[in-house]
Amino acid sequence: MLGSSPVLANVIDFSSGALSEVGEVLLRRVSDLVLLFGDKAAAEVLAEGDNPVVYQVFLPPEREPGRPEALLYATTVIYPGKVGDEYFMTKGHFHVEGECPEVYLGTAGRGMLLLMDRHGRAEAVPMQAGTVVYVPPETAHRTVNVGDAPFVFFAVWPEKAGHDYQSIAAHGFSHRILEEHGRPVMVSNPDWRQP
Ligand code: S6P
Ligand code: ZN
Repeated sequence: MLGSSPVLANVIDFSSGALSEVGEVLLRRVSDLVLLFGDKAAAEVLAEGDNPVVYQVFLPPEREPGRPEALLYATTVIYPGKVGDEYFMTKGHFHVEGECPEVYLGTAGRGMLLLMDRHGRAEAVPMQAGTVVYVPPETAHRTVNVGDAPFVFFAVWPEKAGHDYQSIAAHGFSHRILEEHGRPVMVSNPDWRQP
């Protein structure tokens, strides 16, 4: 056995995101995300009703806990759905160590990766199975399911990156991805203020 953890290889189910060797599964429901959606009243109604699962993150057993040079990886599955006209999405975050980039690989479904720099400049990158996207340093990243099936992707990032959810909770993203006339469009968020 090389290293402290037995898990060197893993098998990803590309269509569900499930890992054969799983350490932790994170579950995010609408009630966890109410304040992030533009239509908070619609989010409250959903949260108080079925409170559907918006996304799950599958993490392997950690190989090198606490080692800053380590690489971490995970799969995420975002289920299809909307709050008002805003697609189901992840919380989104900057990395605490802002110079740390990340790589995403789509494995199933149709999504968009919403990227935003510190000045609020944003870009929405379409993703599907096989799409690889490099998330640059100092760039907040949020994924959105714009299809009618689960959107699944794989991500790799440095352990030392850390997740800054606070600045997104406080200021949001400068843009949102909404459905208009049956298609995803990126629109500016009038409530966004530069921190
Ligand atoms: C971690 C990477 C992903 C996300 C996951 C959930 O750096 O970007 O694994 O953690 O997609 O998104 P969030 O914004 O809730 O962490
Ligand atoms: Zn990240």
